[in-house]
Amino acid sequence: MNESTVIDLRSDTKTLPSDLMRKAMAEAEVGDDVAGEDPTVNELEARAAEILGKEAALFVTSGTQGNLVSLLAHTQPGQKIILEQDAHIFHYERGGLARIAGLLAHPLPGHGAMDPADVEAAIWPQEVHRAPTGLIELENTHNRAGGSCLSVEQTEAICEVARRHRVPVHIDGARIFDAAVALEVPACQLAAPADSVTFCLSKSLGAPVGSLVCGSAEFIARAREFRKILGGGMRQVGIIAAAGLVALEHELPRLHEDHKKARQIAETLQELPGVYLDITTVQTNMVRFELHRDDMTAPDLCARLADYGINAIAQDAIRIRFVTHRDVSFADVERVCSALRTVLAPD
Ligand code: TLP
Repeated sequence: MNESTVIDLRSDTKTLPSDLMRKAMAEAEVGDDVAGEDPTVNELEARAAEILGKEAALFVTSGTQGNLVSLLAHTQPGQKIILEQDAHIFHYERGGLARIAGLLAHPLPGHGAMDPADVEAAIWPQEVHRAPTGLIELENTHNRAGGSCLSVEQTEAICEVARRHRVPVHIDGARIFDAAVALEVPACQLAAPADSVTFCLSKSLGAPVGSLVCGSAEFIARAREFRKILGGGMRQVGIIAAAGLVALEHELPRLHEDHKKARQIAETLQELPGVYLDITTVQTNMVRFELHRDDMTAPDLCARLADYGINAIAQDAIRIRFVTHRDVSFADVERVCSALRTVLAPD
């Protein structure tokens, strides 16, 4: 086994820029983006808006910043945001929704998808004691639910409730293109029912930096003001937007390969003793599973995999997430499967 190269399954954020990206970055035409003068950023924003079927888009530093400017642009402090209890915004964005946007989080059960009836019940009637609902937030694909997808129908069902109550909907679509590929629908159909969507260039699309927020021209103008407040007004940032344009052109068509790699790992894991894995959640580039064994915890398994040049992290004593991406080849997947068999079923 060749262990000279490390296989990093910790996240698709670990990809290194491709040669094409580096070349585009070196050659990018740039200008002051705060003044709207960077042609490469302008091209990326126009392309993002077009792909997601929205009027306008805004280049931001990260998924977290994209979500936060969206919350700020949609809501007023003291309002309520309805979201699924495992939402990334709720778990992993440092409480920015409360600290900076001043929102009250109302998390609903769902493990990936909320029930539209629960959402409707959570939109409290307007009266003196109750915080008004300012926003409903969806996540597609859903990180803590193993990269599972929300269908057009599921998205539409929630947005229909939202429309009736005049509440806007934001999609954290960090990996929305993975959902589009897995569901075999254009990403714009997944985004259409919602008012805004964030997607990331630096996750499965393999670019080094950046995310896009897409929505109406009016919404994006507001989001741009909040980006400035948050210190996200960058200057000759076409340097990194150039890598984003390459990502949209060259990485989108290969996302299905990452899904196949995740599937292969999941199918191997399923056969191994002590592994609990709901294969129905393995729809895109993630594999989330639990390890229930007396002889090994999840951190122990990760430590053993490190001996085989495989980098993985446990979420807690029993839970692990593997993420496949451009820098994990099909040959690497073979190496991962073989190491898993050796460690978990040595005979
Ligand atoms: N997810 C990361 C982190 O949790 C470390 C990962 O490795 O999966 N929305 C979703 C659904 C995400 O998965 C992430 C990042 C974000 C937003 C935030 O994006 P960044 O890291 O660019 O701020």
